[in-house]
Amino acid sequence: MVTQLNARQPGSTILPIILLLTACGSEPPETTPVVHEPALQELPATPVFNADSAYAYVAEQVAFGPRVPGTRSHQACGDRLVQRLKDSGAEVIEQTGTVISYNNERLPLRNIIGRFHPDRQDRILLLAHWDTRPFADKGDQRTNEPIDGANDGGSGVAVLLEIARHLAAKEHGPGVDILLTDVEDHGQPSGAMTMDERSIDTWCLGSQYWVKNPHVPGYKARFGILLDMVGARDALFYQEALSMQYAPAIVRKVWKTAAALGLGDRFVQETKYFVGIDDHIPVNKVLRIPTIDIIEFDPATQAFGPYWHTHDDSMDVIDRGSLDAVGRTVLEVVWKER
Ligand code: AHN
Ligand code: ZN
Repeated sequence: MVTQLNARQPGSTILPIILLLTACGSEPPETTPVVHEPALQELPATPVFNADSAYAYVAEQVAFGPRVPGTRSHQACGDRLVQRLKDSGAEVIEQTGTVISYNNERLPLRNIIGRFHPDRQDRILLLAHWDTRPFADKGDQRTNEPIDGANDGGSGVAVLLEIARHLAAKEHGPGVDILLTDVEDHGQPSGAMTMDERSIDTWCLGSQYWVKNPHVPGYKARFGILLDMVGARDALFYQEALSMQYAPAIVRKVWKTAAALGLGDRFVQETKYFVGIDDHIPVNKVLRIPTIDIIEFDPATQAFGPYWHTHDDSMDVIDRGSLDAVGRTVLEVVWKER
């Protein structure tokens, strides 16, 4: 009995209390006291995130060519993403419309929403943009040609598709919605990595559309997690300042989970202000769902990686280790939600 108690509750105070009671001369209890723990081990184990699979999902998107809204590559890749979500058991809703870009171009919009267990009231929102930048304005060659967007566009979607593969089997806790936003990356080019206030509204057109027209009227979720540029080799994830402002508890939950998984070297518990706008902002501001952005911070540039919005954002920058760190962390957070 003693060893049993010790094994079940290391460092518990129950054993000394029993010894004390015995020492005081009271009769030992007739039945062995049963210690009722929340018994985490009885809850379903988190599935294994397969980084090879996530890597293949990045490569698959890149193989379609740049996913610039209005192009055939964009259309074909979108069809594949819908199919992938359906194959994983999601109920898919497509949201189409037209948005106007900073230079008055009319752009077709296609937000893709994969709903798992849509009957459940409690929801978790996972999102990433799937379109890619129509030019390489931060580069010094072929600056008016569209980029591969392996990391910026491909990586977040890939991690979510791999997570999606496991979601139909999640029998406990909230339902999950995967939102693949469109026309995030068609923002006004600017000279600096920071953006001026006027250009902010020219980014994230798909998420801005979605928050005004959510696929379910009055859509709510416990929290949201945005993945943006999560696949570059040796990527580091600092606590993004706007996420800290809008959803500090979710930032702490995610970074704590990463640390518990031994990924504290990737998820650095330090706040950095470097994102001007991203898809989590409209979700926080309009729907008031506390939503964070997991996005690479490169200490060398004090912003994104040097490949950002250049032709270097190709499969060459993608590394399974980074996809794995983010995928395992997010899957664990989702699975531990009761
Ligand atoms: C800036 O904060 C300058 N851009 C964040 C939005 C973005 C563009 N994410 C990927 N591409
Ligand atoms: Zn971008």
